[in-house]
Amino acid sequence: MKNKVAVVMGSISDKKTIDNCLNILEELNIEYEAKIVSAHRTPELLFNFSKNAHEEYDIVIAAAGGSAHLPGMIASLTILPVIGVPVRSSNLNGVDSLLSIVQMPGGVPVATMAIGDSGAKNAALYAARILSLSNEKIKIKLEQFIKNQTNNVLKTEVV
Ligand code: RP5
Repeated sequence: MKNKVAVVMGSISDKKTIDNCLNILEELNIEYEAKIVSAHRTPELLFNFSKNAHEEYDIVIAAAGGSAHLPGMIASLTILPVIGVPVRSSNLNGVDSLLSIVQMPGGVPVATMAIGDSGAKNAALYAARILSLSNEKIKIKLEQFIKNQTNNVLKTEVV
């Protein structure tokens, strides 16, 4: 295991959404590398990144909006688990992103998260769950995260 996650986004305009993912990865002390790879604007980079990803990473988190082909194309070119994050688009509120990412043909899986910030956050937590199968330190951090989350709800008073 490399214990390292690749976080790719289709455009710098996706960064605000994907920051929700990066914050959780940092909180859980999970090593990652973030980069822009566009399925449509940099297809050769997409190919090279995807073909070599297994040499550096265990998991790829891929965020894209609109006609969001990035996660699916990466999944078609690597054996690594790919987690897709549909970015909320300005015209169709991310429903286009969601459907583009989730409706993969049988044989090429992409674990598709919710649209937007929650999806980005859950992508990091899903990656943490995969890594925690073989990494005790990440497992302990993840268990603590879940405990804190529960306690925060329990101690919230309605005034
Ligand atoms: C997708 O197109 C990106 O993932 C982004 O969400 C969307 C719009 O990109 P920009 O036109 O803002 O660069 O490829």
